[in-house]
Amino acid sequence: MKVLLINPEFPDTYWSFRHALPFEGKRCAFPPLGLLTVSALLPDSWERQLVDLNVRKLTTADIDWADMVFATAMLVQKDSLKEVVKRCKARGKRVVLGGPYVTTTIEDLPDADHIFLGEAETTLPQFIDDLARGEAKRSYKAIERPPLAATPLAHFHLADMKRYSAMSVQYSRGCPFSCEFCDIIEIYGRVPRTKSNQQMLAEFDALLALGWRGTVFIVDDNFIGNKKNVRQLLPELADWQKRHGYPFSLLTESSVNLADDESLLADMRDAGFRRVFLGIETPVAESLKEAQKSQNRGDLLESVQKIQSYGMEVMAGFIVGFDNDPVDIFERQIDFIRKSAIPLAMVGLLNALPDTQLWKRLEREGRLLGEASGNNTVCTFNFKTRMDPALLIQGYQTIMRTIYSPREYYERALASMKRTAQQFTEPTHYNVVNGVASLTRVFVRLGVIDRERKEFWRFFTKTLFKHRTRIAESLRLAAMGYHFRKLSDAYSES
Ligand code: B12
Ligand code: SF4
Repeated sequence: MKVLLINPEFPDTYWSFRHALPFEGKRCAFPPLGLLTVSALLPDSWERQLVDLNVRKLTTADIDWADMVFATAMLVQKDSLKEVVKRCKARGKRVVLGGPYVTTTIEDLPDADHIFLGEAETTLPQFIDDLARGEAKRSYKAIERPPLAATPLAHFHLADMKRYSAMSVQYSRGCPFSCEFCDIIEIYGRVPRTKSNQQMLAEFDALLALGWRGTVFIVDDNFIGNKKNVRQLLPELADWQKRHGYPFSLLTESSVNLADDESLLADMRDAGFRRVFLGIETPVAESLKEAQKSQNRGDLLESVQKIQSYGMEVMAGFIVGFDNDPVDIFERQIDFIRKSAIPLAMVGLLNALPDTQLWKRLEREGRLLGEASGNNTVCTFNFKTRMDPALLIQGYQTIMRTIYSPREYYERALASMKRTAQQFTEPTHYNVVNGVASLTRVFVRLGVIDRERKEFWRFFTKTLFKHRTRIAESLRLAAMGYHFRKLSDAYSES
């Protein structure tokens, strides 16, 4: 059996990092871990190939090679997924689909042969048995969410590593909180399940053996969802990093209450966590209450600063469009982002995702307008907002233009570096040749061609004086700022 694993294309959004990746000579931020895991659940004797459309094109020869096609998708990838299914069906292939889009959509599914709803650790082996008996079903859904002990070591070797700027591993699934807009708790549950320490170390070993150096994204919904287990894992990760000379710079996602736990913060710092993505959402207490985000209590600016003081750059998600948003929400978001020194602030418009508590409430209130695009940075709403939608969109664009104007952005980047004193030099995947190439690309594009070159040189000079050991990090931040500015400009013009 020959299986072609396909990851459809992402649209050009803030999250695609598309304008930042070329500086590093990369095509995509992260490999599709879902498909790499699915591959490891298939029989060893089957042949497999991965085609990530964010890295290269899908050719007819690829499709013709395969007996069966396995594709994944998030909501934002649905147009590309439909195209993939159409092409593969036209060549007479058996098509199998899974992942968050098919699991949560309310629309008609693409015309595939088999659909996997939810996690596949128990259902895929069942499918393989059914297939051998000629009795494979159209749809598979696990009765219970599987323990992560059942998750095999992902087939990292299928990914063309040199095309990605980071590698992904997963420690836990699910989150104990109950934010109204969140679909994580509907898809992956409210009882966080974790892998064992041995499983995690085996994944680190595998990435190291494949030659990976640099950023590793622990893609958990909330890394500290199961604090008891995380506390046991972190010292082992720290020990592993030390034994191997700190080859990985870790990034993860966490709830804001991480700031309340200094021993956990110290353990994360020692294990090599350099960036953490927080769901801050809004500085407005009434909107946080509406979103049932009780864990974001207290002084959020202080919480951010506490985390930064442990050497971790804070990235964060922000949302506008809550019913309780006051008219000055836009200025308040800008002010918060400015004071918090969060360079990469992912601001989005509230979207109601299928099956969430928010979706159900809006349905009851007769305010739903249809399925969301899944991209919360395009200026559309899938529900009737309390504030005039035109005002919301205008205000949203003002936030993006302001926070990603070069002067504002570089100030935050410098303030963030100042607040995140480092114990070790950050590992990167650069060698002398690609390091020099990346540096040249940044200097030419941002320091010569770009109309905002004066701001770049101001930023770079300050970095040279104040953060000389962190040049690579400052160039990464500059490239990311450029990406966000490019997209803000494009969205404002459209
Ligand atoms: C890493 C990640 C990313 C990475 C991308 C990584 C990549 N290349 O795939 C980045 C940061 C780029 C990203 C971006 C976005 N993401 Co994202 N992301 C994640 C995250 C945290 C982990 C994904 C992962 O690797 N999981 C680990 C694997 C093992 O799990 P899995 O993919 O679910 O796979 C399992 C099953 O689903 C199943 N399966 C999956 N595929 C297939 C295929 C077949 C054939 C079969 C049989 C089974 C199967 O088997 C696997 C094993 O059980 C998830 C949350 C999560 N818990 O998964 C969100 C998540 C997938 N992202 C989400 C969203 C909304 C986004 C954004 C739109 C964010 C935004 N608001 O703008 C953007 C879109 C990208 C873009 N460019 O526009 C949503 C998707 C919701 C939906 N219904 O579609 C999720 C669920 C999180 C959330 N609720 O917000 N994301
Ligand atoms: S903390 Fe994050 S993952 Fe957990 S429920 Fe809230 S939004 Fe979802």
